Order: sequence, then structure tokens, then C-alpha cells
Amino acid sequence: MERTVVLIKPDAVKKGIIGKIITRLENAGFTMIAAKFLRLPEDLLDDWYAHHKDKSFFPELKTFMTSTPVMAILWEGKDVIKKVREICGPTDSRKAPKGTIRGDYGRDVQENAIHASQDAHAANKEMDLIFLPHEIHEYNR
Ligand code: IDP
Ligand code: MG
Repeated sequence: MERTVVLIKPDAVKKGIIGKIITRLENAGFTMIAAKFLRLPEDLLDDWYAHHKDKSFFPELKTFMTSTPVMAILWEGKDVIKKVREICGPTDSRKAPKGTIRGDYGRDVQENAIHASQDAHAANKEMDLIFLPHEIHEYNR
């Protein structure tokens, strides 16, 4: 079964909407198979956001992403990667439609409430960066 990694980002953690975001993904039928509340290490973020490391906003992005712990969740389900990206909405919260997580809870292009793996390659890499094999729990919902 396909898996994807979600991070509930510091803006959403500060707003106290961790539960609301989890509920949306549970209601979409996906299965939570691992979860961890952690402060992301700097070197993990260098790897996670390697595609942005030369951008002018990268230092600010790292400051934002380490400003509180994040809620990291591994979700499993059919087409979960694509479907969770759809539920999140586009990167820029100002352009995200109402009814998407970013449209409802995000502020701008940086503070956009949630991360979701963009493809299977990223999902595998991100899963390995956050979770150990024994922290992942298979079961039927
Ligand atoms: P995604 O999260 O929708 O996959 P990416 O382009 O992979 O978007 O960017 C990763 C994260 O980097 C975004 O979710 C956002 O928090 C931040 N980010 C992307 N573009 C900008 C920008 O132009 N300014 C500030 N932060 C940005
Ligand atoms: Mg991305």
C-alpha cells in the first residue's frame, strides 16, 4: 500500500489545529501508521528541502520550520500521495481554494500549515529521515 509523509508545520502547531488536520486526513479514509512530535534538526531540513537550499528564502524557511516542534505522520492508503497533496492545496496559501487545508488554515507561501510528500521517491526519503522501521505499525482500519 502507498505511503506519504505529512508534517503539520509550526504555524498550524501554534494555532492549535493539529487535531483538525488529522481529522481531515482520517475522514478521507487514510490510515495513520506512524506519528512523532519532534523539533526538526537543521541537517534534516537541509536534506528535506535540498531543492530550495540556494534560494534567498531558505534561511527564513529553516527558522520557521524549527520555531516549534512539528507533528510528523506517516499515512497509508490507495493513491495517498496524490490525494493528500490535493487535500493540502497548492503551496501558496493565498492561491489555495477554500476547503483545502492550506486555503483554510495557511497564511502565505511559507506558512502553509502542512507538508505532504510530492511523489513516491520523496515519500521514501522522508519516511527514512523521520521514522525507524519499528516505529511503523501496519494494521487494518
Ligand atoms: P510544497 O510544500 O507545496 O511541496 P515546495 O516548493 O516543495 O512546495 O516548497 C517547500 C516549502 O518551502 C513550502 O511548503 C513552503 O513552506 C516553503 N516555500 C516554498 N516556496 C517559498 C517561497 O517562495 N518563499 C518562502 N517559502 C517558500
Ligand atoms: Mg515539495
